[in-house]
Amino acid sequence: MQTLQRVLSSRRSEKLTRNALRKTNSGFERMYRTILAAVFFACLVSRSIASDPPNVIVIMVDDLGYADLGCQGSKDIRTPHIDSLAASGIRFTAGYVPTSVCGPSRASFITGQYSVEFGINGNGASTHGVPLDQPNLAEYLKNGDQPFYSAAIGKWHLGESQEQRPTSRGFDYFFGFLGGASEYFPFKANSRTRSEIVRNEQTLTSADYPAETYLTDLFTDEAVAVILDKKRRGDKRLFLYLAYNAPHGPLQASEAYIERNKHIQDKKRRSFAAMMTAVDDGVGRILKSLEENAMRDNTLIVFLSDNGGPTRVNTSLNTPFRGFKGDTWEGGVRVPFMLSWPATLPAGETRNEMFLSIDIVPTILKLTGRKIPPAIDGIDLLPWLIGNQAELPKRDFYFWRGSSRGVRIGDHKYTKNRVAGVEFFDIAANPGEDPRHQLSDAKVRSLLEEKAKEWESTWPPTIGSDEE
Ligand SMILES: [Ca+2]
Repeated sequence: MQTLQRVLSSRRSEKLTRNALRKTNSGFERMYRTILAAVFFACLVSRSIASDPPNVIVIMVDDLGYADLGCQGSKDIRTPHIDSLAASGIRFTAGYVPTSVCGPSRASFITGQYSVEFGINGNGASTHGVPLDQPNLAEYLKNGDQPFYSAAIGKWHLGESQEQRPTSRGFDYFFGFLGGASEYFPFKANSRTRSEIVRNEQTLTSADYPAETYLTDLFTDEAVAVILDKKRRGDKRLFLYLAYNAPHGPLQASEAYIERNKHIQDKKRRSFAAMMTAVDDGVGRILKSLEENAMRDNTLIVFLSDNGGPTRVNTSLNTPFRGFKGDTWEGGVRVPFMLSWPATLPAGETRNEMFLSIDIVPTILKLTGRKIPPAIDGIDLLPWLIGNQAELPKRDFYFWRGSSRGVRIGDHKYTKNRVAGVEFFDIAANPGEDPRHQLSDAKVRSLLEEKAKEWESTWPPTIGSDEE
C-alpha cells in the first residue's frame, strides 16, 4: 500500500510539473518554472522514498568478464535471469570498480570509499579487514529510524579475525567463507578446502551437507531462505549482500550445469559457462522468491562483478576492452553493472555515464533517509537515476592496483602500470586503449598526471602487502 501511495504521489507531482509547463508562455518563465517544478518533484520523490525505503540486494559475482552475460553481448554464455534484471532496470555500460582485484574492490564497495585511502591496497591487506573505524553498509543500515536486517552470504574476504567477521561488522547473519576462494564441492571427502564454510560462528562439515552439494546452489538456497523469512523477523527491511564466488577459479560445476552448456566445445569455457548457469538459475530463484513474498516491486537489486575477467585463468572475456583482472586498463576495472527496482527506476534503459561501485553506498544511504558521511568518496545518484537531474555531477574517477594507478576525468584517462608505463587515452574515441592512438595534448596529459599524483599523496601507509 505504501508503495502504491508513493507511485501515486510521484505521478501526481509529474502531473503538476506538466501543468505548470503548460501555463507558461515566455522562455524565461518557462525555464524558471521547469527548475522549480524539478526541484519540487525531486524533494517529493526522495522524501516519499525515504519514508518507505526499498529492500536492498547486492549480488556481486567474482571475476566475471565485461562480455560474459547475454545482456552484455555474450555469444555463448546464456544468462536469461540476469538479463531480466537489465530489462527491468538500468544497465550501465561504464560501470567501474576502483581496483581490479577482489579484496580491495569489496572493501571499497562496502564502505563507499577508495579503500587505499584507509590503507587497503591489495588482497594481502584485506585479510586484515576494513579498519574498525571505517563503517560499512550493514553498519550504516543498522542505525537510523528504520534499522535493516542484514545478511551476508558467500565470499567475505574482508577480514578473518573475530572482530572482522560479518557478524561483528553489522550483519545479523552470515553464511559462506571468510577467505578469498573456495572449492565448489566443499563437503566432498577429497576436497582441498581453502576456506571453511561457516554459518555465523559454526563451522560446517560433511556431516552437515551431502558430498555432492554445489556451493553456488547452497548460497542460493541460503539467500532464498533469508528472503522468505522476512515476515518472521518482524518485517524489517532487508539488506542482502550475496557474494557468489563464481565464476572465480577453480573451474568446477555440477554435471547438470555442464550438460546445459554442451553447445560450447572448449572444455574450460564450458565449465565456466556452467558456473554462470548456476549463478543465473540462482538469480532466477531469488527473483521468484521475492515475487512470492510480494517484495519484488520495492526491492532494489544491484548486480556487478568485483573486477574484470582473468581470461587466462577462467576464460572470461572483457571484449571490447584491453586488459584483465589485476590491470588498470578498462578490462580490469570496467565491469557488468546494473540496477533493477521496478517500483521506482525506469525499465530497459542503458546509460553510458560512469557509475562507480563506491556510489552504491551513498545512493542507498540517501534513499533510506540516512546522512552521507563526508569520508565517503562515491556520490548519491538518486536524483539522476529517477530522472529529474539530467546530468551527473562532474567528478574524477581514480583507480589503482598495487603500484599501478590512474585517473579518468571526463573521457580522458591516465594510467601507469608496470607493463606499459605511462599512457593517456580518450576512452570515448579509443575504448580499447590502443597504445598507437594516445592523447597528444600536453596540457591534458599533465593535468591528468598531476591529479593522479595529488591523489596518491593523500594515501596513508598500506596495511599488509600491495601486490597480492
Ligand atoms: Ca574477484
